[in-house]
Amino acid sequence: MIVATWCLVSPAAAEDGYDLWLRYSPLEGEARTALDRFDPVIVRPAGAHSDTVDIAVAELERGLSSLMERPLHAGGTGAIALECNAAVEGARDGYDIAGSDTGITIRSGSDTGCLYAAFSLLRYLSLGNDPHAVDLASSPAMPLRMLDHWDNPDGSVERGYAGRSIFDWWHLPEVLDRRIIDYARANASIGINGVVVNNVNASALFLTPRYLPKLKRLADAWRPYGIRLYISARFSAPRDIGGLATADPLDPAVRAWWRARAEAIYAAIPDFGGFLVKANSEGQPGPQDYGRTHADGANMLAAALGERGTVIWRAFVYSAEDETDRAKQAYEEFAPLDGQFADNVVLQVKNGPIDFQPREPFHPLFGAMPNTRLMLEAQVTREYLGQGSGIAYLAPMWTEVLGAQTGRGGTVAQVIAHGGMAGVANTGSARNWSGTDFDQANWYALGRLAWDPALVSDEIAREWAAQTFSRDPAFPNRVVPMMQRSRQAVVDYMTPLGLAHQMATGHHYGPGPWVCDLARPEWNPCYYSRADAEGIGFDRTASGSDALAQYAPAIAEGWEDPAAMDEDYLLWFHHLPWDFETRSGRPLWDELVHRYDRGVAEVETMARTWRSLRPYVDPERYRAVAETLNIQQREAKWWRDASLAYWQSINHLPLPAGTTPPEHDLEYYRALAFPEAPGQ
Ligand code: GCW
Repeated sequence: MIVATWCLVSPAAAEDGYDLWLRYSPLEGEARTALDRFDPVIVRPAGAHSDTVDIAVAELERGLSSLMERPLHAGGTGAIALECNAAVEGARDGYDIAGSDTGITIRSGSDTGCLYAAFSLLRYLSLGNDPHAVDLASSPAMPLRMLDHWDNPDGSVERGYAGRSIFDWWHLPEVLDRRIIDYARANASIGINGVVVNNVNASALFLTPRYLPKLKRLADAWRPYGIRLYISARFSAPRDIGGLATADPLDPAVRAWWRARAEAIYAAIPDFGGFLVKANSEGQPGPQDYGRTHADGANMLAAALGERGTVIWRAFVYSAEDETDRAKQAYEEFAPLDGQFADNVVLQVKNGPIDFQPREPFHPLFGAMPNTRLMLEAQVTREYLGQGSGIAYLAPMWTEVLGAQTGRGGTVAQVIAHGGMAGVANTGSARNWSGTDFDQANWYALGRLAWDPALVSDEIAREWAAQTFSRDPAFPNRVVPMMQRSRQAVVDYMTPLGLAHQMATGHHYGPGPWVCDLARPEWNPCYYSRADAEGIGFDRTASGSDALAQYAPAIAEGWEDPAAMDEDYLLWFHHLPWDFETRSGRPLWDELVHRYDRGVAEVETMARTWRSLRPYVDPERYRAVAETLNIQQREAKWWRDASLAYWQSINHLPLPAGTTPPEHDLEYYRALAFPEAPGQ
């Protein structure tokens, strides 16, 4: 590896973030000299060329010429040779890349694998590494590596904070925005191979004949990038648009209707990925409307697709009538169905048992369904972690979940090895795709982790930051620790010590711990905090809801004793008196205050760190990030102040000595309203 010595770089040219991590800014110093001397030239594989191989070659040419600030020339001496039907270890789309004195050989079992390898080589070179020394072998750890869009036909995006949808359904199929191709490029560069184009709160429009040409245009555009198109299927579609009186999955006419739809789709899109389904959850229709099980519903759709595709059935269910602790409901519903799902059904389980909170313990279904293919669903868009502003780098959260030991069948990453990983996308019409520049890192990390869940979050941050902003070591050296701590900062200032779901109602923007009057108990933040004059926290031990019993005994044991456990989950599992002594020696109330303050302080540190990085960043993105950090500083303080004011109204305890009191009284915070908050 070449370690280049950069002096202070002058700020780069104007940038708007559109190029994401694929900027390929010119190499400097030794790395530049090394690549120049290598003098790359691409050697295409023998025989016929697929579009995919053409794209791999074009990407290599584009990236290399950008890194060297000159076009490749035919007489180049450093041959980069592609071999795309080679026998490589691991999955077909895996690859190896080997450098030697004379050139580089890229080998994969598929054209798509060659494309992945091309991006991997460019990443390697972009980071300033020696072309001759390249020695990379990699294979995807799971078959389904996906992004789920919660985009609606009218262009709005549920929980989207980056503008309108990237899909212009109205003007498709004739108009294909350039963004659709650039989106595919970006996805292919991180190994994403499936995209669900519409919201799980699904419109049946996507199953109508009118939408089929639109879907086909996208699928055709993405195919060369190795991306299969999926849609969210509305379970009641046979009734909504099919003219049937029922959507009962065991009704022959219903089954025939879905089969016919599948045939029509496959006639137009031969590699159609399949259906994602949210059923009997938050008001969505499903098989239970007809007294059938989730397995009946999923298997019916699986039969319609046959071996051609996959049904991704979501486990995110909780019911209005059920008094059971919401954290227990998905497990109670699905664990008994283990072994009953067809082979082409994958159950998609959120990382935690409630709902994409800043921190949750891993979902107890992981490991509990050994005879069912499971897939992890993470939220890239930050519904509950600051939405469209500030910095919250989520890879540390995802590696925390992926690495969690389930106590039955290994880690979560091992459990999903035959399924996959999906992220709820954070892309939109914003010029920089994701609203803030740092949200691009979450998209990037989702793909990298789905490809290889053993990657560590700071390495992902480092390679992202170097490609996206500056490879001057001083930049990643400072920005990576900041990114690494950013998610914990959010946890601390929003919901410290295992608290959850304290967000305001509906839009989930800002604090609302006082909300306690909504119709369904589990819609209320007070349901989750259980705060009263004596204490705070949700008792999920045997004396309470016993959600703990859904975990393997060895795992549950670790969370049983509040005095010995990881305090990050303390109030998730325990209701404790305000004076409970925490590990720091501080009483619980003081510890809580301490954590809120720590979160606010961390955000201030982040803003300071960013200011120190000004010399390494172009002025446009420098300013954009600085401004979004201003928002985060305001919001962190607001969360802390509003929360403390509320807890004090409940526990009547004074703030620990030296603590800054909330800026306003509780009534002030309660009166704040944001009816126009985005993403609803
Ligand atoms: O987190 C909740 C969101 C809903 C979402 C739901 C789900 C698409 O608030 O907007 O609906 O999860 O995952 O189905």
